[in-house]
Amino acid sequence: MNFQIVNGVSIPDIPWEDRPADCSDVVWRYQHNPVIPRNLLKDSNSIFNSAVVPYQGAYVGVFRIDDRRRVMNLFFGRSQDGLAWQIEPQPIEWVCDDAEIARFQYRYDPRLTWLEDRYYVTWCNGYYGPTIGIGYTHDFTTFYQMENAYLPFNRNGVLFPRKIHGKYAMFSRPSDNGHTPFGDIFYSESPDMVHWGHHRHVLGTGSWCYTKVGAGPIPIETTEGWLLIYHGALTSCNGFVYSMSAVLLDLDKPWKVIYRAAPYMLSPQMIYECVGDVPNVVFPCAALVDQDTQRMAIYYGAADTVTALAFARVDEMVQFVKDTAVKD
Ligand code: BMA
Repeated sequence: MNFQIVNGVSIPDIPWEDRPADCSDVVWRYQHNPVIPRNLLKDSNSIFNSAVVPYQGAYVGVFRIDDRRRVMNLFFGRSQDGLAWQIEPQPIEWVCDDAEIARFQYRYDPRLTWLEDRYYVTWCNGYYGPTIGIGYTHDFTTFYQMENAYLPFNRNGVLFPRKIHGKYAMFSRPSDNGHTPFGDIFYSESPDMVHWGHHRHVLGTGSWCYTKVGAGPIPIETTEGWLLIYHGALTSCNGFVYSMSAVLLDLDKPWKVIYRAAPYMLSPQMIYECVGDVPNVVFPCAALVDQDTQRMAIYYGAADTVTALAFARVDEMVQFVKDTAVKD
């Protein structure tokens, strides 16, 4: 197929391992997982659902760290190779000109998006319940916090890496105040990154994720559509089980699903995914993509405890979504 990544970047030294000879899965794990242990910082209880981007020939990330008081906050880190990380011991301090918005309750599950001239951070922000916090940085030294995108309750705010029809665009997942037992992915637009509207339904639940779904990493633009990796949960007699899969969305109207893979691509099966503070969770928040080789490195939280890495090829993932697509 004459398939291409659109608006991609070259990441020649992207973290990578070839698919093991005995594996035929579309996504395969880094053999030295977890890539970040729970206790990398002196006071960390867990380091998981986190975001990573290439930056100045190396990598930077915004990390979800729950500390030993169980305070949930966002931390900044750097890595030369995307594997060994140095995370700053203090959480990110946000510059914000509105004390009401700046008030800290909790912050978790960040995503990082290069958009126009800056890196945006979106996260689940506590403001009388979870909503979508938005901030940005030009240099990963000074971080600015903006208005929350929505009223509570909402989670999994994921920005598009470019405007759609001249508007900023974001996925989100309306929720409740607890461990939400429902949830579909929605699409919204904004002229200014402050006021959000034009809400459209994107994706509902499915067979392996019959309880809820939420957008994962920043969507990847391809000639076949937007490739969106998402997480989904089913409810077992022992609690939620979080897996991940992918859909292809219309380039022009990204709320329209073109193909949806019927099976999951990665489910909790390794010990670090099945055992931890919350068992049976794989939760992707970032994917590095090298446009030249189609290599993809997916960072995901495992069991709400550690950060793990998995690999895939963009062209193979798109083919997988088409080949296994749910038939109406
Ligand atoms: C979701 C979020 C995630 C977490 C997941 C599994 O509701 O809170 O941060 O990884 O539950 O516990």
